[in-house]
Amino acid sequence: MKSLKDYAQIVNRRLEQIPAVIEDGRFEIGEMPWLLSQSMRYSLSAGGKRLRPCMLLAAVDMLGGDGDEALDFACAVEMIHTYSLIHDDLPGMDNDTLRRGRPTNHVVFGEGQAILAGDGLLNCAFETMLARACERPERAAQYLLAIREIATGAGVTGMIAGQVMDLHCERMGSGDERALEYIQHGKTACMFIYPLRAAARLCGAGEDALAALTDYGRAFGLLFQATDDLLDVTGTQEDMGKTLGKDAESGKLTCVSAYGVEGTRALVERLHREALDAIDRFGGDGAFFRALVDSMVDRTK
Ligand code: GRG
Repeated sequence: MKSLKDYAQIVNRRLEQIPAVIEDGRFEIGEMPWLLSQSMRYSLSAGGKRLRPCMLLAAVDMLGGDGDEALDFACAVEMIHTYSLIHDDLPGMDNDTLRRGRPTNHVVFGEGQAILAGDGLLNCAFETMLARACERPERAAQYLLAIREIATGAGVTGMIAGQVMDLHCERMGSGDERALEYIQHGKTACMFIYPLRAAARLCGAGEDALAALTDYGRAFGLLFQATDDLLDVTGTQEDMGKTLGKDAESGKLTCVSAYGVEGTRALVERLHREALDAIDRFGGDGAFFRALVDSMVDRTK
């Protein structure tokens, strides 16, 4: 069984070969401006746990699919995630100056260029996946279903929806437990659920597998966000690579503001059991996912 580290190495190696990230055009017509590839690469290569692409690859392995074929889909998920972090850090959103242990993209390249780096990564993710679909027309049906899952997760009922509600509640100083679940399901869990569903689509998996991965992704994603909320209070800036303590300062609606530290720990326990129940449906093949969610309960980074 491959570890998270093994999968992350595979993802990192491939990310370094993605044309848009290595191209260094000099404002020649039809080429990518060097400033754009620099700023996209700056955030993409700043580290990061690569959880989402690794989980996509591990799901493909678990379902007996082709990991090489799935690799560009995994990289696309990481590009979308990185775009969301760049935009999340902008002054108009969370206004953060530290991410992945480095000054945020807009601090280095300026606000306008950071918006474009995020846009570039989002577009590049879809260019990368569509290029694979065009190369293998005989697999186009499975690829299109996978692309659709990823677009849905990142989209207007998924990640963007969660972020919209998050900003709205923060600006209004309002929000109840239902709003909190809407936010965290959208902005965080969808970027776990839908890459896992994309893996199932690439493998032509049936409805049972799709449902189990959806349930696991939801519980995992909500657990991950709950631990993120805890770490904003109890973690260290060095481990997390971002500014901490901002949630309370900005009056943000989080698990800790809604349930307190102990209540959040109880929620984490419940979601941990839900994730394990969902993955048990795969029997022994689910070992990677069981170990992964176990490791998240007490994470420090
Ligand atoms: C939609 C315009 C627009 C912008 C995107 C959706 C969004 C803004 C931001 C959400 C990003 C965010 C901070 C989500 C919370 C999920 C979370 C805890 C992300 C951090 O993920 P990690 O810890 O990060 O996996 P690394 O750096 O390890 O990849």
